[in-house]
Amino acid sequence: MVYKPEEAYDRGELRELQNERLRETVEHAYENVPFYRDKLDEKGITPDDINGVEDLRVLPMTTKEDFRDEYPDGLFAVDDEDIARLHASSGTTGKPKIVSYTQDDLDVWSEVVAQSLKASGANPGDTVQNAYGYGLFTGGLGLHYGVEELGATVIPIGSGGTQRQVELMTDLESDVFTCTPSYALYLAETAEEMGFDPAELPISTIIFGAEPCTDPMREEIEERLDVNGIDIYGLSEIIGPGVSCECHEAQDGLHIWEDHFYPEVIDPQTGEPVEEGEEGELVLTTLTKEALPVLRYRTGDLTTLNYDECECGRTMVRMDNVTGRSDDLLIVRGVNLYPSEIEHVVLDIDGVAPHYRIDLYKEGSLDIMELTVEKDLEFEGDEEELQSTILKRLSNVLQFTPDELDLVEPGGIERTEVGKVQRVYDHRE
Ligand code: DLL
Repeated sequence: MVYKPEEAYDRGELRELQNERLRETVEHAYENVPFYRDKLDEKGITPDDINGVEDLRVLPMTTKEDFRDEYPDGLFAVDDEDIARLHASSGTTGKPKIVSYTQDDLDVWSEVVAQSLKASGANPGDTVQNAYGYGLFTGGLGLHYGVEELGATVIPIGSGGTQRQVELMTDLESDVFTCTPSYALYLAETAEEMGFDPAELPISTIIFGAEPCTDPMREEIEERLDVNGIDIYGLSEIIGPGVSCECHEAQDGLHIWEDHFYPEVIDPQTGEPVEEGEEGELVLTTLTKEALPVLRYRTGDLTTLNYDECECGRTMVRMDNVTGRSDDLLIVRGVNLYPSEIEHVVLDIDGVAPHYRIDLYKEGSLDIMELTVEKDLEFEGDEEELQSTILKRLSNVLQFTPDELDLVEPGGIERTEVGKVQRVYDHRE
């Protein structure tokens, strides 16, 4: 069941709405953001040249560097008195990206999150325990207001305090839990340590996002906690969580809320659009944002778009779950590898727990990769055999083996209770 009619619009009707909104967005950006005016002027384009999404390709792209260069508010399109809230994205290096919202933007955000929750199978009256961090990170407050908009009950517990999460969840009979995928697993472990069977916890849905989740990891979450795992995607520069979300009916790709965000997929090397159905970098244009309209934002996230009809009745395009970013690419002794490829191979092997880390070093001019993998609690087999299985599988699938493979005891890899998990440590710089 959809949250609002636009989700099931005929594609032609949707296109008209997008065309109209894109024209308004381009005009708004041109009139109010010197950065965009200069960019369009340089290309000799005026807002009148943009009739609809078929003209999108002539528009300039916006990058993370542009956000950095325009720090803190150079990309804002409204006066200070019209800004209702600021957030910042969790950059690991340098200045964060500051993002702003008018009250109308906040209303749109609540709407798309409510829509995402509905798609996940949540309903008014459900209790949603929100374990995303509150504060400058968009996860906590973004989910929070969406739950209220849906008419469900929110428990604003925030991240961390895992024992308390388990206690409250049982006492208050939470139906839905929202957190990062790595935290979902940590929750299961903590519940076990506390003497609970994670599968017996009251939650029936976990809405996870903010970091990649490969299929083996999702299976582990769903099995151990006996829940439906729903992937939610978003980024601060565009709005926060709620750009797209899986539907519980199909659980096969994340519906992008295309009445507010227009997606394209490009080849990250050339910047040219890929053929329909091919993987590439997701580029998003906001269609209704007032405080921070963004034209053709290069997200860095790798995905594929699928325009096939979905069994849930929504007509909005689906994106594949994001398991990597174009800038995650590791080049190790000339071999190109994404950490998600390693994860996919390793976590599929029996006896391996869904926790690992990759360390990269330089010895002289040589790249060295150390892979640390955790044994499963139930693993009782021969360690050498497990090691050789991992190496063989990596070599067969990726034509690559790490220089060192360490098997550690369950719990041997540090867990992330707050924020996003880090799995790759590059000590080469
Ligand atoms: O992570 C917003 C969010 C909060 C999304 C809660 C979902 C749930 P940022 O901190 O700006 O915003 O980080 C955005 O995180 O470009 C992706 O690389 C990654 N990311 C977000 N959602 C997913 C997901 C929030 N479902 C960056 N799968 C994005 C994989 C994700 N990666």
